[in-house]
Amino acid sequence: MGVSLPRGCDIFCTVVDNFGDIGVCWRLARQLAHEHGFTVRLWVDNLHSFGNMLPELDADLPAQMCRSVEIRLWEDAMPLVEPADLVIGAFACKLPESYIAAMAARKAKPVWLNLEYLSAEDWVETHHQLPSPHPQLALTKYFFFPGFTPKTGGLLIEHDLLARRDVFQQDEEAQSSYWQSLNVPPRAANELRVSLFSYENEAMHELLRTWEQGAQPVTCLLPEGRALPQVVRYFEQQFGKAGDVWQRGNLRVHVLPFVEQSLYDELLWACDVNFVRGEDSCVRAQWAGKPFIWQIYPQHDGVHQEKLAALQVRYADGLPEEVASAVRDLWLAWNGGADIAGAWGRFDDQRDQIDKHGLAWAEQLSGNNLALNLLDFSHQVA
Ligand code: TRH
Repeated sequence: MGVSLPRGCDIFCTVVDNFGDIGVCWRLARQLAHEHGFTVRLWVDNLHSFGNMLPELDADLPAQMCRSVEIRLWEDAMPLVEPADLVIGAFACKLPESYIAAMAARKAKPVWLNLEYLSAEDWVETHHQLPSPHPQLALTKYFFFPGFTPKTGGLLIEHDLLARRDVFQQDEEAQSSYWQSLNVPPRAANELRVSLFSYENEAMHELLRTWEQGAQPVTCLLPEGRALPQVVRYFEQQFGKAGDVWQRGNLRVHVLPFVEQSLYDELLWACDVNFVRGEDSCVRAQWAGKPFIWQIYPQHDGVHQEKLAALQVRYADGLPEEVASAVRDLWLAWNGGADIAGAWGRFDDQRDQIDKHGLAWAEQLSGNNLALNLLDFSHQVA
């Protein structure tokens, strides 16, 4: 007997910090709506950081349609609505009791998933898809873990992403117009282009000095945000804003506006090396196929170091030792370790190999599509 496809989806997102939570939810919402024909309602408890990646969003409107997704402000007093067939709570956010009661009251119970944070650690495989029955109601929530192996939920990837990346990376004219649109001059011979999306970082000053004093010209593209004040201080400025350009020695920094989410990929595709952070930009850098350096979101208990090591080990698996250790050393130095100058030099020496590896790594991961896995699993448990 065929199971009918669920066609409505409610995604709930609480914005903890930064852009990652809403970044992931917005990406998933669009993919379910655009690629799988779902009617998606995205419930968000704070529309302000969302507005940075979706310029047409009106943060004062409690309900609006944007790009075929209904965006709803999730307030304490949530209106009574009919729950969707597929309900996704992102990152362990707590659904309203009234909504849970309405789910339980439905004749055909919704599929209820908790979308978890991304980790490359081994334990993810054994926790992925675990059920959590509701203590009182006839409802079961399932944990859905993104990840890097076939036994996990995979990664968010749009169906045509790698094809679009390849077209862009092979099209010099498209890249030139991209740089022009940002008011960044065309590439000079022998120049290295680096995007730098990071939190505050103790190694920032030394990294900038390494580039300034290095033999190769470095153009650093810096999206506005948390790293900007440190770079402003490095260049002995009073403040910085999108459009500012500072140059010293062999380093030139262009401050970029925070662009809408779908345009951030082009920056990653166009640069030679990408510094990324958190969760979603780290995944996008992997799809870009270019060498990348990950600054993990720091947690007070230090558990993030294990998470960092887990991805580094998986990513570098199979690489010759000198290449793997170049990646490891730079990731560690950028996450609280020492000697970023030396680590950068060793990484740069291995860049050709890391570059080739990046494309193969993206290819290898791309078959494990989170949205497809999530829908398959929803059918199984419906
Ligand atoms: O903003 P983040 O630091 O988010 C973090 C992490 O997700 C972390 O895991 C989570 O626990 C914490 O928030 C609360 O980094 P992340 O995940 O890379 O999210 C950034 C988003 O911003 C991503 O979707 C890409 C997007 N982006 C743009 O849309 N435009 C831009 O110009 C840039 C630089 C990023």
